[in-house]
Amino acid sequence: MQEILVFSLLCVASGAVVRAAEVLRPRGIVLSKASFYDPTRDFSCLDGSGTIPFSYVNDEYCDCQDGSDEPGTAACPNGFFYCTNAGHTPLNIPSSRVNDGVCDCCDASDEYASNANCVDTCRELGRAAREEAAKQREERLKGYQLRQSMIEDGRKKKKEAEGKIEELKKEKEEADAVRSEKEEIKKAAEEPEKLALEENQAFEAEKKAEAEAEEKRKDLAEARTAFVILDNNGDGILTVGELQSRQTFDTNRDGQVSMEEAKFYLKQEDSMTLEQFVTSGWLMVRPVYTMDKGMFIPPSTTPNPLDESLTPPPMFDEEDNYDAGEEEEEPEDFDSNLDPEISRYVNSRAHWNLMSDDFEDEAEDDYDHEDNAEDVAQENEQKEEEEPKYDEETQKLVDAANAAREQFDEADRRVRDIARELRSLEETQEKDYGPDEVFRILEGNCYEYTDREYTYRLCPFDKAIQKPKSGQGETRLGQWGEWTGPEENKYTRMLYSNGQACWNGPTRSADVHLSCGTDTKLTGVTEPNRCEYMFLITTPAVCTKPQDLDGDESLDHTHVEL
Ligand code: MAN
Repeated sequence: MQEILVFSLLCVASGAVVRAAEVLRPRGIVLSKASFYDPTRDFSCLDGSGTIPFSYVNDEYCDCQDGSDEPGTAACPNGFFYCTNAGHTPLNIPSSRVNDGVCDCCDASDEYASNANCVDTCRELGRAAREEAAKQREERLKGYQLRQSMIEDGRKKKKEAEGKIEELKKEKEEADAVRSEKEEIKKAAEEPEKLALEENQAFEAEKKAEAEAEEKRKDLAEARTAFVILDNNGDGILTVGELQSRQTFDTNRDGQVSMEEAKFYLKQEDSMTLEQFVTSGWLMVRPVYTMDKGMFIPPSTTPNPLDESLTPPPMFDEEDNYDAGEEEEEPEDFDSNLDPEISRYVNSRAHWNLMSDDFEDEAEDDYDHEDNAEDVAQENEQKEEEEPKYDEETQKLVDAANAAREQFDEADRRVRDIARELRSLEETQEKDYGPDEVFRILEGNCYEYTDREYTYRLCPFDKAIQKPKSGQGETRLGQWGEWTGPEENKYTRMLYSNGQACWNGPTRSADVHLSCGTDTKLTGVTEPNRCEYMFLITTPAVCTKPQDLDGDESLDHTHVEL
């Protein structure tokens, strides 16, 4: 059944409700479309799909494809019902909700023929909504005013940075000049130093070569002495038998020098001449000789070890083998006509067994040696500290060059420090701080938000961080990247990318959504996809001018102290 209702258009001004006009139209129709529904004519479906007698409008039967013939019933599946909601906000609801027993419209108009008992709550709801809107408008206005001061501060900061850059450029020029000057001075000091050091090095090398030659000579002399001592019969040939007569070659300490033990020292030969001994056998015998000189019985007269032509005099007959056992039992002093050094070796050898049996004594001996070694090392260190490394003249040149180097290094450090500061300031000048530099003053601050597991930190234009509440360490979620808001609202989203790699996944990143608020605050962080984080931040920097104040220029240029 068709029903024409009288709708009242209510205007709301300053909280007063005024009846402005009364218009006739079918139920569920917005005022602006009322003219299409003329009860004196046939009705043309709004999509042009057909024309029907007006009596078919709202007759609970769907005639038009777009459902426009049934705005006030649930007959058409795709129709819409318009609630005027006088005192609050009008609403279009799907017509299927008409008379479905649920109150959808605050003016109860959608449930006109049901038992839902809906009451008109539009005025109260409208009032609350208007109060909330007014509050939001206030906030937005306050934010917008704060935004103006952010702009001022941002511009000031930019100017300061420009000034500082100029200052640093000048400072750098001066520092460069000082550096060049110090570099020249350093070069001038290093030239004579280099020559003196080369001379010194050559001198040291010569000294070292001499010392090595002397060492070699001594070693050779020692080799010959050892040969003379070991060649019992003095025939110039050192035999396995002669070595076997020396207890010192009893490597396995079984009381006898076996053939193998003796041959080991002759490099598996049966005998060696002095020359062979000097070039190869001595290498084997030297360690034993050095450690245990006392075990070698000297010849009766001391040969000149440097005399290569020397054939040592016989000391023992071949068969008159040296009996170590006897000697151990009855140590005796050797003739006083022996070379005193060799005599000392022999006497100490004579007491060898007694000493070697006494482990503790030996251990003590070792200990003393270690102590002694430490003392010697310390003494040497002290000597090195005390003794100048170079001659006085060279040392003077080295000191002068060191001083020049230090001064150059200091000048160089200063240049690099200034360059670093300059670079970082120039980098900030290249960043996009939004319209009128409004976001610039956010740089250098960090904002935190803590949820159940993590504390998140956002340092605008720098980085985004995640830190577990329990435990150590930070996870880098991203570095400042770019503005990513939609074209018309570019400065409402920021991307921080290239954070720490996600296990088996991409590098972390943070998508920061900015919305208007009177404080710059991080209000929430979520992780909608693994290792992709969404930060919500409020800031006055994105507060736009409330629409009713559009065109009020004073708000844009006044510096507001809040
Ligand atoms: C850490 C945190 C989480 C992240 C996982 C991925 O636990 O960074 O936010 O989802 O790593 O493995």
